Amino acid sequence: TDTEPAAAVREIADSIATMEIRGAATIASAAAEALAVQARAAAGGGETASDPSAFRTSIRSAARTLRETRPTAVSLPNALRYVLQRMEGDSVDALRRSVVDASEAFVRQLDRAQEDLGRVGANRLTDGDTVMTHCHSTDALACIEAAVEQGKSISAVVKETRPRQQGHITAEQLRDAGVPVTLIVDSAARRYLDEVDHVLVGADSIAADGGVINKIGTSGLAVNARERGVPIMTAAQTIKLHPETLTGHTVEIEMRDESEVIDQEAREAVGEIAVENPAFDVTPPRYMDAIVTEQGQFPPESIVTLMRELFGEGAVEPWEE
Ligand code: RUB
Repeated sequence: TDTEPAAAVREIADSIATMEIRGAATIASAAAEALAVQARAAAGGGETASDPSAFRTSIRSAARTLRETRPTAVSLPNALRYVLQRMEGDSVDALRRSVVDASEAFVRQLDRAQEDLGRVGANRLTDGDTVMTHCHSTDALACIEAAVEQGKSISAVVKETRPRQQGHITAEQLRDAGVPVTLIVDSAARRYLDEVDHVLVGADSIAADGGVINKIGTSGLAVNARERGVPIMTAAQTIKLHPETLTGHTVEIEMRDESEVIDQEAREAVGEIAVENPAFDVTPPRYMDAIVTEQGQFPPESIVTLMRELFGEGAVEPWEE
C-alpha cells in the first residue's frame, strides 16, 4: 500500500532493531535521517507525489515503523517528534522540503549539543584523572575527548559490558584519542574503583525524578561508586530527557533475546531454566552526582525544571493519525 515505508527506511529500522545502529544519540540521528529518506521517496513519483495528505500519511507511517524498533532510548521518539512537528506546507514539494530541512537541522543540533556537552563534562575532569566507563556512549566519550583537547592527560578503565561488549568500541575509540585504556570484565569494577577518579556513563533516557536509564549494570556501578566515594556523572544531551515521565509514565526497559546471554550449545546443556536479558536499568537520582547536558550540569533532582522548559506541553505523538 502507499503507506508502507520505503525499503530504505525499513532497512534503517532493521539496523536499529538488530543494533547495527545503536546508542541513543546515533539511533536518534539515524531516525531523523530516515524520515528525510522517506520524504524524498514519497515525493519522488507515483500517486503520492501530487497528494499532500498521502505524503503526511507516509511520513507518519515511517515514523511509527522507526518508533517500534527499540523501546528505551527516548532520543528516538524525540527525534521523530522534532521532525514531524516541523512538517508543514500545502504542496508535496513544500512538505518534502520541510521534512528534509528539519531532519538536517536536528542532526546539526545533535552534533553541536554533543560538542557543547563535551566541554561541560571536560571541566569536571582534572589533568591526570582516570575515568571508568560503562557501555559505549558518544556523549560520555565527547567529555573525555574534550578534556584531552584541553591538554589534560586522562586514562580510562573500560568495563567490557556484557552481553554485547560495547566496551570494546569504547576502548578502541579512546585508544584512537590517545587515552591509555585498561579493559576489565564487569565484575571487576568494584576492585578498580579505588584506582579511578570518576565514573562516566551515558543515558538512554532521563526521568523527571532524575532517574538515569542506561545500559544494564549502570545502577550497580553507581551504588558501588558511591560506597567507594568516587563521583559518578552521566553525560546526556537534552534529547535524552523523557517527556512522558512528566505525567507519571515509567520508561520501558527493553528485554532482549536470551541468545545474547547463552549460546545454543550451552542452552541445550543447561536445559529447563529461565534466562532473562534486560538491556537497561534505572539509577536512582541519589546515586548520581551530576547530569551533564549541553545546557550545563545539573543535580539529577533539578533536571525536571529543564524538562518542563523543553517539553512543557508534555509528550505529543505526532506519528499517530
Ligand atoms: C547504549 C547505551 C549508551 C546510551 C548513550 O545501549 O546504553 O550508554 O545509549 O549513548 P545500546 P550515546 O548499545 O543497547 O544501544 O551517548 O551515544 O547516546
